[in-house]
Amino acid sequence: MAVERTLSIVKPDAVAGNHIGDIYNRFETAGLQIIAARMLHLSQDQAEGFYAVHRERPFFGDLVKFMTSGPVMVQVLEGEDAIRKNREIMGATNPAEAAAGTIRHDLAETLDANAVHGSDAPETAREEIAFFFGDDELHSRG
Ligand code: RTP
Ligand code: MG
Repeated sequence: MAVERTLSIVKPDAVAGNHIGDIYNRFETAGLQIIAARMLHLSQDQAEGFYAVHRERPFFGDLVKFMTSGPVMVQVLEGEDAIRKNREIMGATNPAEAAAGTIRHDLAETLDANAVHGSDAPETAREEIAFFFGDDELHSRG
């Protein structure tokens, strides 16, 4: 299995709920190393740009409003099969449908406030990592 990188965001609900450490522990326990991280409060422009793929969707306005409602933690995870593994740890998009033991089942309440984001494919992972981090900010430890 190939070593991959993926972009993860701890969303405003999970930062407000003091779940950063819990979520980081799940990543590291699963063999995903945190090779870059930053806390920031997304601007309207940043949130709209990051989620541009969803611009035409009916939930776009609510998504941008929620993602700009408070600080987030943005991180790059590296490890074998990182993109799929991260999404497995996250659980289904809707917390009500997420499997027991996943982040969204354990720590999230609603479809909007669903605790985490994770890239969904290699190309989107590359784009999303470059959206937040330069190559010199990725501290891969091999
Ligand atoms: P994410 O991008 O945040 O990792 O989540 P995802 O791939 O599981 O879900 P995606 O389809 O990419 O949707 C992005 C975020 O938009 C919100 N959403 N709301 N009201 C709705 O029907 C709806 N569908 C999606 C969720 O917060 C989702 O995480
Ligand atoms: Mg998505």
